Amino acid sequence: MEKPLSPDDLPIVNGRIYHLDLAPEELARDVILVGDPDRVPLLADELLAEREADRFHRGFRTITGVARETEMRVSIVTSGIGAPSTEIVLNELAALNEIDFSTLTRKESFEPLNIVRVGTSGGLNPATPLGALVLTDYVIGLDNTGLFYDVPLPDAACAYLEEQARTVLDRAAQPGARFGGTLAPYAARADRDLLTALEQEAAELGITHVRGITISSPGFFAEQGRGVARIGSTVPGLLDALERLESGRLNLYVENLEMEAGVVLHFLGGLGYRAAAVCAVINKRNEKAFMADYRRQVCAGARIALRAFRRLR
Ligand code: R1P
Repeated sequence: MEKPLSPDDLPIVNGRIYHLDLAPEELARDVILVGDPDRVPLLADELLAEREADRFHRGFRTITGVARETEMRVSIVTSGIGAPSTEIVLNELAALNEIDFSTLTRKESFEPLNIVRVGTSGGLNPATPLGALVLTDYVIGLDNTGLFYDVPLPDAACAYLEEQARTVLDRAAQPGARFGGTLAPYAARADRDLLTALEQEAAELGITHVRGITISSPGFFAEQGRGVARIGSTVPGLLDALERLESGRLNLYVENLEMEAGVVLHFLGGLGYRAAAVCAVINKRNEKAFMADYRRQVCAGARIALRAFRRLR
């Protein structure tokens, strides 16, 4: 029997978990995770027939309700930007699902959650068009948030990608850079059944999509090749180097770059939950193109997620 948690381990205020401000019964088993809190009401207006909870605290908006198309309960939750914010949300979602708030002990039994990150990203594969949805098959996390969770390697492909990414980062580091050679990428993968279901739904709805490798970066500027600050970069050609990552053995391309899929798939995979990521390509480095209005793509991503949840039942 696990020791009960202390109120310091798991802050709860008036029966609701601190950051998300949610009570356990307000969380659905199927969750769509979006970066931007404003996308929560956008998706709720588009996809839900009825709402039962609507909370907003510390920048995290959550709406739980019943989806019009599938008639299934779903929670649309904000992750915020980047791995540290996402780590808070993932832990709180798992706690809402697994912990009895009256005793602060883990429930004897609980169903795993199904979670799809629906987001936006930069496209790295010239062949994938602006607006396409990337279904993450494997992800390489460059943040160190994931490194604090000791999740076993999911498969040989993850081991291979981790090794490849480490070599690429070491070779591309600026000679003499203080942190050159110290970066430790980690690989994770999407849940196989959820990924297949997403792919089937995207194909059925005729949505342009591709399955591939995602890079999750901890920052938006230096790591993503945006040299705006007057400070040198540890790995100046990071994206060029990662785009050349030897992925042919997996028959997958390095498709996109964003900031959360790494920690989402690594953490939730470690819990044995089903997790996946679907991100629209909204800018392309090779075309110097940016899509300012991507609402339709984000709604399409959320729609295939809802339908994929139904397929898993
Ligand atoms: C950066 O502007 C944000 O956009 C991308 C990145 O991952 C980061 O969160 O995703 P979202 O649109 O899902 O937030």
